[in-house]
Amino acid sequence: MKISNLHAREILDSRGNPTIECELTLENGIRVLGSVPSGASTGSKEAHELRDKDNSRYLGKGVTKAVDNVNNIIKDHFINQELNQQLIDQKLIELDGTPNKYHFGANAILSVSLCVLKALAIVQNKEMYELFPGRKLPFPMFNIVNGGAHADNNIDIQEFMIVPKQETFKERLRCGAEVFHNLKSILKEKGLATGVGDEGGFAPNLENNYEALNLIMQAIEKAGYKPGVEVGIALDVAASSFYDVETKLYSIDGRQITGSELVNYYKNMINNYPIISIEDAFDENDDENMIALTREVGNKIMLVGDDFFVTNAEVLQEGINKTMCNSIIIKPNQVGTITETIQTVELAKNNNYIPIMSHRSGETEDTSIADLAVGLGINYIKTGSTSRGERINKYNRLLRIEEKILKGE
Ligand code: 2PG
Ligand code: MG
Repeated sequence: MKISNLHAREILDSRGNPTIECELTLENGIRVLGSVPSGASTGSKEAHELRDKDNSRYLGKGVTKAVDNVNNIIKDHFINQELNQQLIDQKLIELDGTPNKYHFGANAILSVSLCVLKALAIVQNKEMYELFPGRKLPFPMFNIVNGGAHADNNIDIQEFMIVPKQETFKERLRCGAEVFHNLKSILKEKGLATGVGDEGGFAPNLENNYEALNLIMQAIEKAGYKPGVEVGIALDVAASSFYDVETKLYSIDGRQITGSELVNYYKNMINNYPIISIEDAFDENDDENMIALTREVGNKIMLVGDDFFVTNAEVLQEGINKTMCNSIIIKPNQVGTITETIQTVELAKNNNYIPIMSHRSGETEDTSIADLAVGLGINYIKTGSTSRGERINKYNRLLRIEEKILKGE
């Protein structure tokens, strides 16, 4: 089956900022859409997100240059091209010709790469996840308290997540929603704000990070679940956001502390709360302390690299060589093509690093990451809280996939 047209356009993401959507038409007239999310706390080594920087539109955040790159350049190279993920991704990388997809923009490139994946599923009359061998549903990490760059409150840690451990995805989703609602009623009782942040978690002002953990523990219990046994806690610290490169100090809970003091801060938290995972525990260039934490607690919990590894196989390989972290966040738009995303997942698995599929804080209605998590056999997915449509659509997609798999369809 051949591609007969590619057409990109500027749409809005969940924060009301422009992002790119591509529409691919096949020779039989079938069309698919692929849209690209966008981060707020981005790693410096991420593939380049091309924005117009024209302050007269969308506060400089327009993506018309990326759109034009698809419509005026990329398109011409792919009309009448046979659908083939690896070949098309390879050609996109070559045509771009820069190491970090600076020329076309990783957003332009991924919009095309994602359309190819969707078209392949349709042509083979398969669900997208069925293009790959995995059939297990991931454990969701529900981000129920938002701080850092994702909310206008005073919490330093960016994401406080709960990880239900029930047998089926359906039960895990129910548990997540019940804890979310109980947390809301606890916040209300205490006169704390119940508005939500970018990823659908609550974003109240709190005393410190411990207060967030205590409220979450109460919510888990109030919902009738046993913390640690039935529900674990995961954190995305996104520590680059409160690190001072000059002084080499971290500002956390109103104090300025060194990297080794932060190691102890985490050890204390892990000893007192059922924490199963910590992401970006240090600034993305603070290898020394990340390696130290891995040495100390890497056999107990997941230590996840997001800004550290940016879904890039080469960067991950360097981390593996240094025995830094033991898990990796997988975000297709950090690297720019589906093929490279899959390569990074494979590299992680071959080295016993646990991959975690992830949304971005600026999302679209696209649910491909749900299918990719199942198909690529990824055991965890974080795609926000149990509120906001652009988060829920991924969880609802997983419900449908589970039903299909359980029915043996
Ligand atoms: C993260 C992500 C997603 P952003 O840091 O893991 O939760 O945030 O998309 O803003 O980088
Ligand atoms: Mg992160």
